[in-house]
Parts: sequence; structure tokens; C-alpha cells
Amino acid sequence: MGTSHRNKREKRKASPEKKIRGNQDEKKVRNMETRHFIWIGFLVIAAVIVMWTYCVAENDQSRNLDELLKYYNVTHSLSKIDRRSKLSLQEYMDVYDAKFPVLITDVVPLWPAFNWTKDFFLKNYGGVKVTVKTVEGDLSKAESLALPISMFIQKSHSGSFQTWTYLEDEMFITQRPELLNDIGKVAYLEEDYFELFPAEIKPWNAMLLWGSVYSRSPLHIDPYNWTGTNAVLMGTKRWKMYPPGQDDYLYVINDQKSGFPLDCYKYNSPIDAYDVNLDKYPKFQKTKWLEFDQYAGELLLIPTGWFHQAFNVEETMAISSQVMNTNNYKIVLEEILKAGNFDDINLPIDYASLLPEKQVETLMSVLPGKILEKGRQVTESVLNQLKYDELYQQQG
Ligand SMILES: O=C(O)CCC(=O)C(=O)O
Repeated sequence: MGTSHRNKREKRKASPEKKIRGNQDEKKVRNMETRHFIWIGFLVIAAVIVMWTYCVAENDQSRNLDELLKYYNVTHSLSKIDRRSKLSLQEYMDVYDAKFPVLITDVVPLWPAFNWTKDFFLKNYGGVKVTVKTVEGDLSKAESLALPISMFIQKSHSGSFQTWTYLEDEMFITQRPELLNDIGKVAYLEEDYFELFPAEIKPWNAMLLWGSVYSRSPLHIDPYNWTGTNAVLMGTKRWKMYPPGQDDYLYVINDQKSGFPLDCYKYNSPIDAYDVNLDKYPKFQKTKWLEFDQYAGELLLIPTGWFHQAFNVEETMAISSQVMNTNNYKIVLEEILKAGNFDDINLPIDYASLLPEKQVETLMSVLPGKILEKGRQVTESVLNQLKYDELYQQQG
């Protein structure tokens, strides 16, 4: 056999191996390509899952908020507030109280207090000192001063977004029967279990709120989470009100106490809803709120649990108060219990099944003496201050 034949045979012998190797290489390449595709597919699926989860979470949050609002009975549309006259007590209790704010239009115009004017205060009480908040800069830099009403009036007619003055005094009206008598009765507020509180710790029930243009309250829930009232006598108040369930979006400051003799937690947001820093408080964008103007002669009833902030769009005078009734007493009692007013408390075994008045009376009957004593001291020192102011007024 010649060499050429042998080579050919060897070549023929070698070629299947090469073919196999070639096939294996192709297979390897195909495998690698497949693995690439799998990886790319995996990454695409992972990206889709991440985006989907994010969207679902976002949707969930707003769905949760909607569900929460339903849970808190906020079934009204937040697009407007109802203005009601001739509203029956039954309808108020069933539809609005502890559920949704309402403006009552036919009560305040009947009050003699609706005729109060600046001149009336200047003439009769010009020398009386009242508590006045002044702000220069942002809301967190508010300062509280005791100023004679005449001095406050010099400042009350003007203000700017950053500089304003707000008379906020709980004692001025309540200590003057002639002024208190000018405030009429309100059928929706007749049932008031705060009346069962000992005098030393009963909340003052007619706070005078008289502010220059741009003056505003903090964004807050009221003490003891009561139902608030606000009657505008002069001017216009703009409100932003946030239904319950949005503490997270409002960056509510936790663990703050009021420091009242009968203590309670203080629920304040650090946000000024009229001047929001969204870089600092981005979640605030997700809030849902009700916004409206309240005009002179209108009485606003603010449900328990609603954060609210008032903004005086012109010089505005108002009186605020509060109520504890069938619809909110459990919430108020719970606030009192959880604020740690009692070191040790022994309530009767059937406490929870007692009628509301009995529950309130029972809790009040076991209040520690030191709370009442502190209440007495605080009231006394404020009253002494008032006596001093009267003297100052007579001499002045
Ligand atoms: O009128 C105001 O400035 C706010 C009053 C208020 O929010 C309140 O009394 O709780």
C-alpha cells in the first residue's frame, strides 16, 4: 500500500473525530448562547418583577389609604365641605359628628358675640393682658407673649407670610361672664361629658382666637382627641383638614405630651401645610385632605381624629371650644388612660359596659389627688395673673 493511500485512510479516520470536536464546539457555543439568553431573560423578568412590585406597593398604599378612610367612616367626598342650616341633632350625630367636618350657618349670627368689634375690645378691655403668639420666620419659631389688648390691636391689622400675630387666649372670655353670656347655646354641643370633669381639670370652653392676616395654627389633632368647634365672628379662615389614618404621611411627632395637669399625648405634625418643604417631607404629597374657607357667622365642627390647620386669610376673630359626647367619649377616655395619668388603676370589672356618663364619672372618681392639686395650682396662678391684669388696667 502506498503512503498516499495510508494518508487518505488516516485522514478518513481523523475526520469523524474532527467532526465530533466541531460538533462539540458548536454545542458549546450554542450552550453559551442559551445561557446568555437565560441570563438576559432572568434579568428582564427580575426587572419586571421589581417594577411590578413597586407599582403594586404604590397602588396598595393608596388602596390602603382608601380602605383606612372607609374604616374611619370617611365616606364623604373630600372635594367639598357641607354648609348646613336647620340641621337636626339626629342627622348631625349620625352623619357628621366624629366622622366628617361640617359648617353650620344658622347658629353664630344669633349670638350677641357676633356683634363684637375691635372698638368694643379696645374700649372695654384695652389694658387687659392676653396671650399673643408672634412669628417672625417660619411657624416653628413662634414666641408667646402677654400683651395688653390695645397693643395687640396695633399689630392685628397687618401681617405677611413670615411675620404675623395671633391672640390665642383660653382664659380671657371664660373668666368674664359678661362675654361668656354673649355666646349662645348650640344644640349639637349640649351633650358634653367634659362637664363631669372636676373644675380643676375641665378644659376651658371658649378660647379667643384673633389673628392678623397670614396667622395660622400648627397642623395638629386637638388635646384628648376631642371634637373641636370653631365659630368665626369676623374675617375668613381657610382650613386644611386631613382625615384619620395618615400619620405617616404627616410625619406626626411621636411621644410628645401636652404637660396639662391631666396629661395627654400631643399629636402635632412638624409640617406647615401652607408652606411645605417637600424635599424634607416627600410623603406629604400622598395625603388626602379637605380644604375650604369658613366665613364670619359660620360654626365649624371638627371631628375627633382629623388633623387640621387653620390659616387666617384676613384679620379674623373666632372662638373655639370642644366637646366629649356619645360618639367620641371612648377615644377621649382612652387618651387619658394611655397618657399615664394613673400609676395604678383599679376600675370596676363592669367598667366597659357602664353607660358613657358612668364611665366618665368612674374614671374621674379615681383620679390621683396630685393631678387635681396641679390643676388647682395652674388655675390659681392664671387667675392671679388675671387679677393683676385687672389692677393694671384700672391703674392704667
Ligand atoms: O382657628 C385656629 O387658629 C385653629 C384652631 C384650632 O385648630 C383648634 O382650636 O383646634
